[in-house]
Amino acid sequence: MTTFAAVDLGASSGRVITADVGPDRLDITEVHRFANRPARVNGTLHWDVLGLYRDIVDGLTRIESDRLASVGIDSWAVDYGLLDQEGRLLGNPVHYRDERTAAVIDKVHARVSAERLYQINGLQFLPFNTLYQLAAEPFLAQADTFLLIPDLISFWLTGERGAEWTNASTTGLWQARTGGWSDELIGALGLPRKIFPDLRVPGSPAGRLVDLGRLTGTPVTTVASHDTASAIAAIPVTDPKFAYISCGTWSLAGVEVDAPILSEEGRAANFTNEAGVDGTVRYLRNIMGLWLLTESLRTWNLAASDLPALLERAAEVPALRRVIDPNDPSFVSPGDIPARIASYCERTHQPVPHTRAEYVRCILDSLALGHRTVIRQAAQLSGHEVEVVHLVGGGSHNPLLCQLTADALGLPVIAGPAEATALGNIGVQARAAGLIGDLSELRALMARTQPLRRYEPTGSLTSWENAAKTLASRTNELA
Ligand code: LFR
Repeated sequence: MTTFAAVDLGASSGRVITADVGPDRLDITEVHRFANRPARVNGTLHWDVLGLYRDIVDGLTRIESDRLASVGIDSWAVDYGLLDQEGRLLGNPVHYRDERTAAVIDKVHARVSAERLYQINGLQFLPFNTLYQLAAEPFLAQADTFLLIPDLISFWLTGERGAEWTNASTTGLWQARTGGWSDELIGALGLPRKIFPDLRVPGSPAGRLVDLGRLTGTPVTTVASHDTASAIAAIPVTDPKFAYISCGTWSLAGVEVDAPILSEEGRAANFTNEAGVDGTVRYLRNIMGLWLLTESLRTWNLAASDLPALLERAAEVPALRRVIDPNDPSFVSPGDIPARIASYCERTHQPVPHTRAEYVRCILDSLALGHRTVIRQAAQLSGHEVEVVHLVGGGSHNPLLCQLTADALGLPVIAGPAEATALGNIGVQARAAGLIGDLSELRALMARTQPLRRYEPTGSLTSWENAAKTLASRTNELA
């Protein structure tokens, strides 16, 4: 048995876990779980990055094993910190849900058209993509180094700087075809080339822990530091004709391809090409995801432990009475999501939900419908056949969502592992240590060792087809 540690930061919570890995074993233990609570200061929504760092250090120092082979760090994508010449953090990293980019998107597109951007970076348009954030960045002139969040944490833990490959592909300053920073885009957007560090690929060394007591000197391994890249690496694939949904705060739905697809059709459908482990490409689109549900629970002052009872009641609500476009801009920023759902229903002449169960049903029907639309489009645009859908991440614990997704797609859904992100992080470290061979072996280990649940599709597809059509025409009208 070899023990590894993963630092895995999500938008609402972070965790430090350890994992014991052997030929047919992969057992994870949660050492520390902590809230990730953003703070709005002076009108700007920030991550509490120092609080996160303190919790990471607390978690690492609680690890009992005295033979830790290595540590890996992953988090959400896109967001970053800037360092000055002395390595000091400039300002406080801004949350991707902050509105600061609204004023600069047109200015960026005036320098490089949306078409040209896509030809180079292959990235779906999201208003918070790093290139827009950098266009609104007040500290750029003083900046010496740009570090994405996991790279920043890694720098604080080791003193070493680098840019991890999979996460760098989400910045928009990336050339999708060959991989690597795009000098053309960095230049055209007037950004200082020198701030972007050398790239590191998953599996390569990232330094050693400093000032961490008995853990000092422990190697840090570069993992797929974009959480979604880690999650997709851990899919328990047995049938190559699979699609996936990494379902947490976001639902990232799509297929895996071996080269970027940079077609104008794909751009119009807002599909992204994000770099994965071993040259794989995630051809996917973001759907707003469980954010809608967790933010509703927060509004109602309910805990996660209240969810199972609520889901049982939601299962009794008639299907597809009302559906929303989860990606409607009104759902992006934190706040009273149920009130915004009510107003969306009013705007679109649908019955406003009355009970919490009706709200929850509306959210889950709408997410399942989103999963259906995006996976069908991904298959069509990529020419990739899909016979089974893997749903990984926290959403795999939501039986109603898994069943509705199977029903909406008319395909079996294999749910789990819920901790795919942390498992992918561990898997890449185990591979770097020589315990696992290639990506397919890593995935086979997940299939052998992790608890999974299979959902077969039920009911007819007609109601889903109709709901998808109505929603698409309504979304066009609203746009
Ligand atoms: C998921 C994720 C998505 C990315 C979003 C913002 O946690 O990393 O892949 O689009 O967060 O960074």
